[in-house]
Amino acid sequence: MQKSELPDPFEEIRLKSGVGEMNDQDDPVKMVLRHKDVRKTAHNYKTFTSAAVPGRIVVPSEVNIRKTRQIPFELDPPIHGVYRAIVEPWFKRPLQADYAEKLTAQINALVEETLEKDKVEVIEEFALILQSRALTLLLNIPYEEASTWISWGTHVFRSEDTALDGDKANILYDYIDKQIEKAIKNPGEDLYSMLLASEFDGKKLTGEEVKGVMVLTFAGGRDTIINVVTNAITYLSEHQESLERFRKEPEIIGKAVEEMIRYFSPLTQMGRVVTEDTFVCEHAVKADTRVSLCWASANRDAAVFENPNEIVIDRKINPHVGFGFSHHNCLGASHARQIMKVLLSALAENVASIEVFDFKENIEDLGEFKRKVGYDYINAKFNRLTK
Ligand code: EMZ
Repeated sequence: MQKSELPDPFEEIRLKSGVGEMNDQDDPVKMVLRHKDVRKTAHNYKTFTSAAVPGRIVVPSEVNIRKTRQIPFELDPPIHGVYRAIVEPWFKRPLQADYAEKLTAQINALVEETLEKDKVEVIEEFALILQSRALTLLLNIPYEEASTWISWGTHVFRSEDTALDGDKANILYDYIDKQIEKAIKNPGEDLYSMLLASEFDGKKLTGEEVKGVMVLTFAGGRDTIINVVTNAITYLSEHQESLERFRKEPEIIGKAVEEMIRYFSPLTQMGRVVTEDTFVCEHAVKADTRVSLCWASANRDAAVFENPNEIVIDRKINPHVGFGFSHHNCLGASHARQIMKVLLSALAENVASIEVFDFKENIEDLGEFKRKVGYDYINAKFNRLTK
């Protein structure tokens, strides 16, 4: 098996019954595994709500470490749509030329720094730095702020030995509270200030609502970006020919990004809470229990994708659900796509090859399934392309 391979642990059960099961802190989850069912369930917000107790739709559940409702993520239509409309234009800024230019400068500089090193630990010294620096653009705040976030380490809710670390989560919440206070006193051109100036139902957003958007922005785009970046690096270490292709055919980079999101599925699943006794894929589920939409499984469904377990770098038809599906599709998707496009171009233009020395896989424990989602560490070297 290649280092960069992410096996699909769901195939057998997806074919057999379409529904998997996992326990999660005594609040079990029925995992919906087929592409068709995942999409159908995602649409049906009346029976499968996102507006449950804050943290409960996340797997693993965050109910014990979070009281703030993430917005618009933990809401249902029609209210969801009103909040989404407030934040959507801001989260489309990554499509603007000057944003892409700044991002390109950041990523080129990081690749250059990395080329100078004999060894780079790809998670802490590359992906985390890339994600944190890029986040300053998304928030439109000074670049220097990235160093604070880098000092928190890779996970905002997870520490070395605890999957859900309340103390660590509090660092983030306290930080966001302080930033909101600052923006109230001193409004600027940043995301906090934009949110504080926005109105819902003719009233300014409350501090708690602003916090809800900010916690989502920090938490939702951290592990996910880090996972996709590190998986991409490992993949390229074994597929030098893809770097070569990006150089010769830069027009395929957009497709390559979608394919990596499909194959790596950086967020394995997202939950919903059932509002009435019903069925998923012919399995009875009870009101007030949890189901999850397993994006990672749907993205390997052979009923939809030819050669689902292969990275087809220029895959033509790719209706993946790596960014979720329906009204809750990922708010940060434009930012994430732009990061990945810029990264693949920067690597193609400057890097001849990547050597991976050693690594440790990060395996998610999902009851009957164990899924590789990324790495705990990867020691590597980037070799310069001589032009
Ligand atoms: C939540 C979630 C959002 C959650 C799109 O996903 O991402 C997770 O990584 C966070 O822990 O709080 O933001």
